[in-house]
Amino acid sequence: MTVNMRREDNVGYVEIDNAPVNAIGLSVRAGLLDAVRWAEEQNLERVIVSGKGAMFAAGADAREFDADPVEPHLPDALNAIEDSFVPWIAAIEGFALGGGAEIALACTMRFMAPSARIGFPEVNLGVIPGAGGTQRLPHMVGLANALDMITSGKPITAARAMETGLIHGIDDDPMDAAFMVNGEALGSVVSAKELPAPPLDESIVQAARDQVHSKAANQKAPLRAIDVIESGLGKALIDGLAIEREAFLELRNGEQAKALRHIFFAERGAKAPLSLVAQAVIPEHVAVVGGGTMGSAIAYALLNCGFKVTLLENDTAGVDRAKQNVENIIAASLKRAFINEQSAGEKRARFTATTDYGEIANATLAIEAAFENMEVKRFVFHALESALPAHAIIASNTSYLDINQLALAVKDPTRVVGLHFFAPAHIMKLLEIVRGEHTSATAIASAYALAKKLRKIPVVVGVCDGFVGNRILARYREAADTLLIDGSTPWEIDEAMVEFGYAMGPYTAQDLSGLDIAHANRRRQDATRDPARRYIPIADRMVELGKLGRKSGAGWYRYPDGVSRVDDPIVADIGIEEAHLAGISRVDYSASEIRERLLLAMINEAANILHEGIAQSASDIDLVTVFGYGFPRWRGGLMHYADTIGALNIVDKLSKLAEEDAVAWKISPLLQECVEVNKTLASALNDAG
Ligand code: 3H9
Repeated sequence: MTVNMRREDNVGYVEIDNAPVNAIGLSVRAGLLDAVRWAEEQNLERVIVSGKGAMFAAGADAREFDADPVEPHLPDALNAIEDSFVPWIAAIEGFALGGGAEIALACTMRFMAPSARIGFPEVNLGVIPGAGGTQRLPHMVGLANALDMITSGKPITAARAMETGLIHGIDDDPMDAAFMVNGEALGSVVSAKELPAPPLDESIVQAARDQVHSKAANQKAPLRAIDVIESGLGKALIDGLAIEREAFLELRNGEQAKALRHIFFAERGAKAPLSLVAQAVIPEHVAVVGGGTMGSAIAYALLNCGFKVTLLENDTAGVDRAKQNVENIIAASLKRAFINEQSAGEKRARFTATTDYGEIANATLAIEAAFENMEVKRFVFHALESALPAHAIIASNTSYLDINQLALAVKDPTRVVGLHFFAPAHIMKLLEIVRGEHTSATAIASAYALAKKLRKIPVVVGVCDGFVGNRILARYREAADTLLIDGSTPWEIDEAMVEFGYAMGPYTAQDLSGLDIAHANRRRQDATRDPARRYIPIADRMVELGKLGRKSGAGWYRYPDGVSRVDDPIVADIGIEEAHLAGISRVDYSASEIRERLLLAMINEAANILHEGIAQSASDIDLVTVFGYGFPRWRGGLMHYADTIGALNIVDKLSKLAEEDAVAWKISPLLQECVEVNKTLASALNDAG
């Protein structure tokens, strides 16, 4: 039973009981309809509906969305609740989301616990509320509030819900509050259906559309929600509900909703395999080596989740700089009200910066975030080995370097693991856990446990230059630089990728991170680069000219006031000049040709990564590209997107590109295999199993 019913005197108690989040699947919908009939048959005075455990209900069971809807549908169950002569009261603890919130809207009254949240996150799954949310909510909270809640998808607090008129009270015990409502008062409450619709205010609707265009460009659901809310305003509830249902079902079957569901479940699936959970060692005290931008942000991320942190630097100047860097993040977090003074004080009390490795004798995890150089890192590992307890885990935050080689710096390489954070480390959700040749199961399990505590998305990757994310990025940049010399400008390339859905194109992004970092990487790779591979010298020219990106006032663009971005004709000229020197006749690529080349380059590289067992699954690559590299979430990640194009199509296009350059466009064996046996990348198992 996923809906429990019990009667005490004249009051019926209906409890949604579908662990872990009380998702509303078929059996819950059927149970709710049964409960309506039961309450009427019993001639109850009221029904109090709640959720078992910590949550009211997380919404419709999104796992059912891949199949056709099965009766009874949620709108039918909720209409029955609203139309019943027995008044229903929602008692909300924890989250009431999506269909869960819609149950509450169909009730006559709603009470919330102070810490509870109510909201309509459907747009995050590419759909709109489909069981009355778009129609009942505006009647209760007004047009502007309803548009905001539904298009943003953000849940609101009980206090805010009270302010908007959505609920009738806040109580530590919302069931008791529901019980205490006087019978007469209950009888006089007007339900959503009877409340008049708010008047249509064109300016409010337009403001909502503008907001969606700027914050969720390309996404269908929020705009559709606005249309549906708007068209419901002048109609009877039943007609508005029909419009809503049609739009909901159409979106639910669409590509964007499929992509968003995929990434939603991939994110939740990114956790330690059960076999590893017991082996995890969760540290209390963590050492961080290096107090630069990355090290200090890692230190802050740890402090934010309750760890004691000792940050190690080479000299007192380094210690001072590290302290200042951490303090700056604390100050910024205070300013944005992410934390309060008390929590800032607690963080400061758990933080030390020092040159003395003696202070980490009790730490059971160290994260090295020193300069990206093998010798420097090996030296640090050696120092850590002497200072830490023998069972402590030693992690490196390297973005590219060979963890296997690094591990040889210590006597016991099984304790070495890569923890590749993404900048800014206290904000970005992705954590690549690099499994070296010798890395122990305990080290991997502990890395997973750390990710969980830090509320990060862990993806286990194997050792290669750049692991998963930076390796795909390197190929993306190489393909973009090739376009640059063969015919395009940075701004044409950037614009093409923004149109695809990236928040920024590769050149704007590189201006932010700095051209010197990629330059240092290219120098590191000089010795091992395939001499048959085309080398594009434009980025090197940029560095020679001191165009290092935004920090130097100019990079691929110019930043005359340090912030605003201006196209730089000198950069376009460098491309033309280099093409001339290399005897290339430039081609005028269209935006779609640019996009196709860049996406195919990344897909082919990602397929190789999967084929080599560097990534464990296509959906892991999706997580890396979405949460670390700005691939549009509503496209489901790089591999999910590739599967929408289809391996056959991809191989066909790559074959044509390979006629231009057989080395750069060498087709991945995995893609060939997908074509041969007619399978998707999502179902492809890598050789490493
Ligand atoms: C909707 O309601 C449409 C209606 O308007 C119309 C219908 C006609 N479905 O996140 P967690 C699973 S659309 C199925 O780690 P937390 C999740 O996969 C829906 N499963 O927990 C995981 O499973 P596993 C609108 C779901 O405590 C487990 O529950 N609602 C759903 O960190 C724990 O999840 C939403 O979009 C679901 N709806 O966070 C809410 N939700 O253990 C989506 C969760 O096997 N959910 N699961 O990996 C959330 O935002 C968070 O899960 C929540 C809890 C905040 C509730």
